[in-house]
Amino acid sequence: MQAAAVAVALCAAAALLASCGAGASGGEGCRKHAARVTEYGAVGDGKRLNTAAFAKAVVDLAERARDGGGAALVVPKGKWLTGPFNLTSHFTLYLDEGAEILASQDMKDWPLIAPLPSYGRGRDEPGPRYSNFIAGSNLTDVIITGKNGTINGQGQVWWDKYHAKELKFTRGYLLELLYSDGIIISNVTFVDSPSWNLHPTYCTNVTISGVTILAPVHSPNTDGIDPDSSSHVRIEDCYIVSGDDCIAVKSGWDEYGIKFNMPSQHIVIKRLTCISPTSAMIALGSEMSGGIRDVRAEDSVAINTESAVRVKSGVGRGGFVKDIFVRGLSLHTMKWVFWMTGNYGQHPDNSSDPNAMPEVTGINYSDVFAENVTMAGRMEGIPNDPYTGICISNVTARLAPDAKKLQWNCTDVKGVASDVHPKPCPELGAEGKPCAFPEEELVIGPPELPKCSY
Ligand SMILES: *[C@@H]1O[C@H](CO)[C@@H](O)[C@H](O)[C@H]1NC(C)=O
Ligand SMILES: *[C@@H]1O[C@H](CO)[C@@H](O)[C@H](O)[C@H]1NC(C)=O
Ligand SMILES: *[C@@H]1O[C@H](CO)[C@@H](O)[C@H](O)[C@H]1NC(C)=O
Ligand SMILES: *[C@@H]1O[C@H](CO)[C@@H](O)[C@H](O)[C@H]1NC(C)=O
Ligand SMILES: *[C@@H]1O[C@H](CO)[C@@H](O)[C@H](O)[C@H]1NC(C)=O
Ligand SMILES: *[C@@H]1O[C@H](CO)[C@@H](O)[C@H](O)[C@H]1NC(C)=O
Ligand SMILES: *[C@@H]1O[C@H](CO)[C@@H](O)[C@H](O)[C@H]1NC(C)=O
Ligand SMILES: *[C@@H]1O[C@H](CO)[C@@H](O)[C@H](O)[C@H]1NC(C)=O
Ligand SMILES: *[C@@H]1O[C@H](CO)[C@@H](O)[C@H](O)[C@H]1NC(C)=O
Ligand SMILES: CC(=O)N[C@H]1CO[C@H](CO)[C@@H](O)[C@@H]1O
Repeated sequence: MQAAAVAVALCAAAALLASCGAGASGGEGCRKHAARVTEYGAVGDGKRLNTAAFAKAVVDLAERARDGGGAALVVPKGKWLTGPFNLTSHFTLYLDEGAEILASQDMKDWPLIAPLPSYGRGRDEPGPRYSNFIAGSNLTDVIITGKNGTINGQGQVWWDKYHAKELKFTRGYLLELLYSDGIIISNVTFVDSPSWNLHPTYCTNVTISGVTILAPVHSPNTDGIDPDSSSHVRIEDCYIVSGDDCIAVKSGWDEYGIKFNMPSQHIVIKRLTCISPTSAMIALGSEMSGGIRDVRAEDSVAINTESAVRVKSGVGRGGFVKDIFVRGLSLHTMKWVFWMTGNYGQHPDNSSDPNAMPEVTGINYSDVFAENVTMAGRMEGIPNDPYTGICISNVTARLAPDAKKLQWNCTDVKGVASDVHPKPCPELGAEGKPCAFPEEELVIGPPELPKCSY
């Protein structure tokens, strides 16, 4: 009794100094206003549904942020079950140590929303799609961070229904931000998304760092990070285990992506660690109809992953993939170190244009070490529309005991290679120099994550 009374008294005294309960402390850039989700009636027992509390919190904090000071919603230690909710601008979602936001597994809590204009329909099924778990549109200055709390999509029910073909609509993504600028996602863990994990779409200036993403390696379409028609995106120091590509850069699907015409460009990926036995460490596509250019990936590790940096495209996609730079990969157990695909199927409907040919050119890879490799290169461009300007330099692939006899199979590709072992196919046989990598660093705002505690 005494301890509780003392705590209350201390808290009351401290409140006068504005340092009890949620309030910001730290340097420049911290939010002026802060509130805990419990102040809106949330209960962190993992059972009570807190959808209304999250919605109320965001509305209230948006109002309070309006004086220019911004606002933070603090999620304390506990398990906070909720349906989907939206974020707001000049806003921080702060997950304290031991905080876990749990997505409701009741489909009634996931209203339908419009498909993305650059996709024309949901990705799994035609028509609308289920809400994304955490979402936002037309926002600026959003931070999701804290002390490595967890956002848990509890995706098993969705995966089961997907496999049983019981879903009429496309599954939601764990986090989707549309038309937003100035996003930081840092020091937070995402687990068991129903489908893709992080999906910044039509966004600019996105930093994703120190993020852990975990999903069972056989869960369907649980891509880690999918920058989609977005520019100036930086992904650093992330650890991803997933059932699909660890990172997939995209830009819309066939005729819808061609019409929307918004590329993904100026993308930096550094110090990624990826485990994805049935997919790529980094995929470019397959949806690339608005174009993908200037992607720079370096200093990354993949373990037990199907392929490294894979280009996926096909007739009907249109668009382009160009000015791609990869260097410094360390790969352990891999089916195909280099994999390019020119006949990736999957079209939104029957209106894809059979004359919409992708342009794939200027793909540079250097300084790659791989071990326990089944096949060095499976390189398939598009007949009458070859992938060109491929450069591969300073590569060593050590073969697995059961490696293929044929180490490189190249069709409809053209390029150069130097210092590549095992010896590449004649299509890449021309004498090459070390492949290019841009000297200048890209400027991707906002700058550093402000150090704040709430
Ligand atoms: C989130 O915002 C979008 C519009 O941007 C809206 O369609 C959706 O219903 C909102 N979701 C929730 C849970 O409020
Ligand atoms: C968001 O911005 C886009 C592009 O400017 C615009 O088309 C859309 O109507 C805006 N949406 C909302 C909810 O304001
Ligand atoms: C990241 O989370 C850890 C706890 O896991 C914490 O100690 C650290 O201060 C956080 N870093 C930042 C930049 O907030
Ligand atoms: C964050 O939490 C995840 C999941 O518990 C863990 O795997 C990861 O190592 C943690 N990251 C840091 C920086 O503590
Ligand atoms: C698309 O074409 C296939 C075969 O030509 C046909 O079976 C299917 O019904 C068509 N789908 C639509 C949506 O028109
Ligand atoms: C070749 O790549 C390895 C990494 O696999 C790197 O350590 C080495 O410095 C590179 N050599 C040159 C000449 O750049
Ligand atoms: C090498 O790869 C094979 C699959 O091709 C795998 O079964 C085996 O465990 C790997 N060996 C090592 C030492 O990682
Ligand atoms: C080489 O790749 C082509 C497709 O591009 C395929 O048809 C052929 O079977 C492959 N050859 C071998 C020996 O795997
Ligand atoms: C992205 O950030 C840079 C640097 O902070 C800034 O100059 C630029 O205006 C931002 N881009 C957009 C579209 O706001
Ligand atoms: C050898 C070399 O640098 N190859 C390509 C690297 O990427 C640039 C930019 O796209 C291409 O122009 C080069 O051909």
